Amino acid sequence: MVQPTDTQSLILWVGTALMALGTVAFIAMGWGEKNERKQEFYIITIFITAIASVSYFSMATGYGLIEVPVGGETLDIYWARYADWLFTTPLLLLDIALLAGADRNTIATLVGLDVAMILTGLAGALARSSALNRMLWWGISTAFMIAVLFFLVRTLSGQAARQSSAVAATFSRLRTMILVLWSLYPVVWVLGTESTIGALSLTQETIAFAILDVTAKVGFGFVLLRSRDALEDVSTSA
Ligand code: RET
Repeated sequence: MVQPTDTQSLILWVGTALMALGTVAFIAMGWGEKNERKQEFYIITIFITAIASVSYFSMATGYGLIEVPVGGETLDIYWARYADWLFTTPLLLLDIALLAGADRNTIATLVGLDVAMILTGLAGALARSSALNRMLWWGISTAFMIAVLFFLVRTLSGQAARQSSAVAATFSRLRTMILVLWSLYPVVWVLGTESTIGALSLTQETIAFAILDVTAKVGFGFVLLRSRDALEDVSTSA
């Protein structure tokens, strides 16, 4: 059975620790919060880092890693990333959508497109048929991502523009984080070991995803939960 190398395992343990620390910090920040609408943001954000710490733990200990045979080669694939992203990326979108005051249909569309993005990415990561087939799945997944980002910029920004200036400022910061960080995931995937380009080693890819994951979850959570004025405005608006 394939195991992470010592370096990969170390990076993944650091990832586990940072996600767990983020979880504890968010619990502490939300402790004693009485307002139900503000509690929503704490609950969602706490789940995001909690899920990620479990996923990182599974990867650090080797459970989250499998071998996928493709055309005579064997790829080592950390499948647990996709289990993490399947739940955490919709939760991240829910955070920013609730901040923007989005309606149910917008939220449902965003989450649907996002789930499609992760599941087609997973199909690409697990596909055994051929390298080309894996790349086609990557293309489908990337198309879903572009749709998610398009909705974020078009529909959600329009809804956020109707909120207070504190909400609009936090929204715009979080939106920039999503636009920049999320766009890098397909780049790392295609440069890394999931595709046959193989510009990044599995260790380099593990570092890149760890930096992206910690920033997109713990960094994102801090930006959101420290914007007390914005959370205040959301909780008092109708
Ligand atoms: C995959 C597969 C290849 C194509 C695309 C992908 C997009 C992944 C994204 C993941 C975001 C994860 C986050 C995690 C937080 O910790 C699945 C790599 C487009 C956008 C924000």
